[in-house]
Amino acid sequence: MKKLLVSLVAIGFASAAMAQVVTDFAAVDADASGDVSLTEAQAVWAELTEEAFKAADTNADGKVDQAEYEAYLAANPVAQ
Ligand SMILES: [Ca+2]
Ligand SMILES: [Ca+2]
Repeated sequence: MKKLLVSLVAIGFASAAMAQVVTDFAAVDADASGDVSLTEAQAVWAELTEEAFKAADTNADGKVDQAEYEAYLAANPVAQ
């Protein structure tokens, strides 16, 4: 069930990214802090849910760093 939820969330995340054509980490990290907060992510993907953000935040520190971001995109190639 959790896997299905993550997949559905990933599809939403990827299609939002395609619509915006913003997948570059530096472009999403608006304040250049080296990680993407939920606020920054939602500034790019307005419909991004907290659940989708947490799915990408694999170490659960509340931020998505570049490695987590790239891993998320790699796992969801439709976003490329
Ligand atoms: Ca940031
Ligand atoms: Ca993280």
